Amino acid sequence: MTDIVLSTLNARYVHAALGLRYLAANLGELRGREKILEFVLGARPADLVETVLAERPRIVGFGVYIWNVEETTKAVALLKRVAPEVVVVVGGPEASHEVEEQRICVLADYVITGWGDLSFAALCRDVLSGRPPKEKVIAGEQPPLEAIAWPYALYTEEDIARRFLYVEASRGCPFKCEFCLSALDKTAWPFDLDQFMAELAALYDRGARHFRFVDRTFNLKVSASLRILEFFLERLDDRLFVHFEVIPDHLPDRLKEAIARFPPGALQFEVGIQTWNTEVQAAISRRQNNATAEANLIWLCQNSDALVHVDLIAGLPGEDLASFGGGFDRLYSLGPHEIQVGILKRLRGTPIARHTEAHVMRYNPDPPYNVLATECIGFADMQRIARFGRYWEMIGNSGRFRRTLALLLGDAPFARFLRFSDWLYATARKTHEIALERLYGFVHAFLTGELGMGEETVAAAMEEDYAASGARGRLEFLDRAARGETRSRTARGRMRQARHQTAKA
Ligand code: B12
Ligand code: SF4
Repeated sequence: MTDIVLSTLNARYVHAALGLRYLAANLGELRGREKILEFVLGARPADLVETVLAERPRIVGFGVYIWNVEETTKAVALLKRVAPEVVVVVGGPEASHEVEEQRICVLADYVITGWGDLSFAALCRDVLSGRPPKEKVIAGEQPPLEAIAWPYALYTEEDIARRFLYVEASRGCPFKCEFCLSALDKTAWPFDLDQFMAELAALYDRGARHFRFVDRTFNLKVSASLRILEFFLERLDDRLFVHFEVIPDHLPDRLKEAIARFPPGALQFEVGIQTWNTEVQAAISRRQNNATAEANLIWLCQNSDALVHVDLIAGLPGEDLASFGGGFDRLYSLGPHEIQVGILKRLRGTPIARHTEAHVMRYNPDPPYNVLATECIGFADMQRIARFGRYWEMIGNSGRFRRTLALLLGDAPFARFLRFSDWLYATARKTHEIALERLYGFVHAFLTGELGMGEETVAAAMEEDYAASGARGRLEFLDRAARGETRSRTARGRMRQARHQTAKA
């Protein structure tokens, strides 16, 4: 009998929802009367509701996040129309703040804000025993972590074989970066490390090899970080992959020594730099020692085989295009494997809202609430940076343009890539779904046409990159060169051809 359905829309299939597994694991005597039904963004709300109602549940709980709030709202609206007797409970970070302003919260029967581990179970007990609470909005209880049952046994064999397994050794963050929801946490709370290690071991023994730690700052308590790294070092194999979010200015030697022992492909670090601008850091209450962060990033890139992914945020209060560009160049020079150029979002509940008036921050009213313009960066420039970020994913982060990138960026990475990005958008008029071969064609056309680089230098770099990328298609500009046509073409002609290719897409 399924009395309770726990559901959410994940960003992609590979992301398993850890939050729902906590809620299920903590149902106490109701365990076994629940079912987790996960969907992927893009699912049709009516199909989702049909699948959920097929279980004939009395309670449906939805995990609501910034990426799924629009679709989940539609699903809840449909569900309440066709089955008004079913009690709908919403929770998760998106439903936890500015509750009164959200349609999904109006439509739902109950909203649990904050931690749901124990509060969802308590609400289910009350509802199923015929004593539903009167108040609609319930502040989730934040129990001591020892009181929370572990969720990891709820990862299925399919999850273990095919999905990222999210795990957490601690909750909360002691820092206060104003753009981040974790700024609302008072501190970080560690789970019992011995028990956590036992849970990890059980997952590993079941075949799990892809672990993603959701800890806001993995390297906060070095002794715990070390123990976790040692755990994985003792169990290294070809399939192991572990992802951690780290703060950049805290990498003591003991930690470095352990990190350096991991082979290529096993470790990934997500490092938040966000901005190097110290005035902006101060404005958003971000504490970061830039010099130490810089030295640590260089160390990671040069002395470890970890994949280093670094986040930057454009559109922070007080940061203009020149400052952001300078920050990008500074970061690029340190050699990280990936740079994520994100646009500031005004997440519900985050303190960044206090800058809205003073810095003339104009946010998208709809998710993901990205900033559209600030006093320092106008709308058109913000759009340019957003495209820059998207194209950078395809070219800078993909690893498919290693040699070509050096030609493209020269000695002014941000300025040159922004110019390329503007040109590419003007030529292709799209930022998504550009086939790899066509992208190579565009880059070739830009380098030879716009920058006037020599055909042979460009073709040699691109041919090598294309072969290394593992793709097995055909590059039109190489075919043309083989036919001896290329040199007779003018740059203008090549650009026309690139445009023509796009038009055919
Ligand atoms: C994994 C993750 C992702 C995954 C997606 C995961 C998925 N399932 O699809 C990826 C990497 C794709 C992702 C992307 C983004 N993410 Co993200 N992500 C996370 C992360 C690191 C872990 C989530 C998690 O499992 N936490 C652990 C569990 C236990 O916590 P929880 O999910 O919050 O669940 C608890 C409560 O919320 C509640 N709860 C949850 N579900 C339910 C359901 C009911 C019924 C109830 C009552 C309660 C309840 O109870 C749970 C237990 O206490 C969090 C940060 C964090 N550490 O939590 C950010 C976080 C969720 N992400 C965030 C953001 C902003 C983003 C991005 C917009 C970032 C960006 N690129 O700019 C993108 C958007 C993606 C998109 N496509 O648009 C914000 C969410 C803000 C919001 N309002 O939703 C967070 C909180 C980070 C932060 N500190 O600001 N993310
Ligand atoms: S950005 Fe990172 S360090 Fe800052 S509050 Fe959020 S989780 Fe903590």
